[in-house]
Amino acid sequence: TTKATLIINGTLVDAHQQVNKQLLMLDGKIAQIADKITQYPSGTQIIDAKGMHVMPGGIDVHTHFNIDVGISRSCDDFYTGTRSAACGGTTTIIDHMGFGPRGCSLGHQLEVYKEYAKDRAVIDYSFHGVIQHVDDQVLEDMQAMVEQEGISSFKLYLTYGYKLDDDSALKALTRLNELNALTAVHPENDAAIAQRRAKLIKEGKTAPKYHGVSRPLECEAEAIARMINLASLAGDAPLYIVHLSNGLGLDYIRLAKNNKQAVWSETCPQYMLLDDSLYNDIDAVKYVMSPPLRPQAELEKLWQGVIDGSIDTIATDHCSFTYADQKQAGVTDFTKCPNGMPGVETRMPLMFSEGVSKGRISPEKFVELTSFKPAKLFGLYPQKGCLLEGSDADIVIFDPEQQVTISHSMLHDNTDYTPFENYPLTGWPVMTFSRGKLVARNGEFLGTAGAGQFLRRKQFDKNRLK
Ligand code: DUC
Ligand code: ZN
Ligand code: ZN
Ligand code: ZN
Repeated sequence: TTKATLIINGTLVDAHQQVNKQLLMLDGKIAQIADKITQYPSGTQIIDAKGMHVMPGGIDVHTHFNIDVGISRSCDDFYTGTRSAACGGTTTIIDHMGFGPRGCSLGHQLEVYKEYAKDRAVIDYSFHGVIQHVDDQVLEDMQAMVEQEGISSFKLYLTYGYKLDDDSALKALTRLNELNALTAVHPENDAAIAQRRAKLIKEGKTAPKYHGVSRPLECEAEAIARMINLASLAGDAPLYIVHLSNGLGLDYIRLAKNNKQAVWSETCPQYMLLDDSLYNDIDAVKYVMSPPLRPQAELEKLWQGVIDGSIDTIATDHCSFTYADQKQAGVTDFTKCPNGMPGVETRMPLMFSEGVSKGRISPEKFVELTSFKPAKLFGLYPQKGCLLEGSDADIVIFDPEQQVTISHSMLHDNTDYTPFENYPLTGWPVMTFSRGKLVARNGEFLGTAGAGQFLRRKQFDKNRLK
């Protein structure tokens, strides 16, 4: 059993309020929250959190650990990926599984991924189902995934090898709506990208900087608008837009939300903090991902969306490849560059610093974006995403004053760079608890491979976030 821990003198922050109370963790749960806690086991460790924010651990609902993207396998597995997450204040991840063999059953990848994670994850985890194709069998198998496996969200791609056409997307949306599951979508217009790529290749324009040119923001915005309308046609099927990167797509989401449609959206720190000028840099391959980084003007639009509630969650799309080796495949040809960047460890510090410390969002809003809404949307609340008696003792303690300059050498992933090298921060996660156990302290990893548990998630409740 895990040692009991009492946190005193801290400010407890959840998505709704800040209170100066004490918090007792016992047997992996939050046992008590009170002005003064007097009853606790002998040997309880007492942590003085004076000046600190005590918050629900981060929930990153978009990672790709150990994913085979065809040209490469991402270099973080469920050990290094979750270790990195824990050191950055994240206590739960929901991974987007990769594709299995063509034509395989819906449950196939879940078995593969449970095996990947089982003895390796250091924090709790779940998976989004991945819909590679749609037929009667897949539509039937969705029921067992939702009701028996606790997989209450599924991802579909509108581009890449297993893109779904409108017929398949409509069928999936309709069926998942019936089963109270959330459809997540990677929205990009495949035809436009293919045409632009072919033209660029023909013109010999294959340098990394053309990656962004090959998939401009209209590709993404078109697919967002299309999916919003298909979801409406599927009987207001709940829809979750992943990794939103631009303001036009955001406008479509805003319109749907204003119309009371069941649509939610996610963005990632890179789209709020980095722009496409990085594609002119010598190390441009570091930033090759899809969607690509956007023009500077888009960044402020995303911040506006975060502030006004049009954007619901902040995740990472952590999909890491080494710069020295794997990313080099794209140096003379962006079409050969494995897409993706690391980010699972820097999400919480970056959003705290750029959001809270810079005064753009409140500490409560920070919790809402990084933990509370992810838990609500993906069926983990109130086990996760809040500070309530009876909830899992997944907690991050932030020092709001600490000044840190990001460098890859301080991070715990298995890649060799961070896109945020030299980024100055105010605010830093000094302690992370997973189910009451201290798993990271001041950048030192203290967790255990295999300690993380697979989370069966609850079905989607459309009204929970409207
Ligand atoms: N985009 C990436 O850049 N990597 C992984 C998958 C994705 O959609
Ligand atoms: Zn499969
Ligand atoms: Zn994606
Ligand atoms: Zn992704």
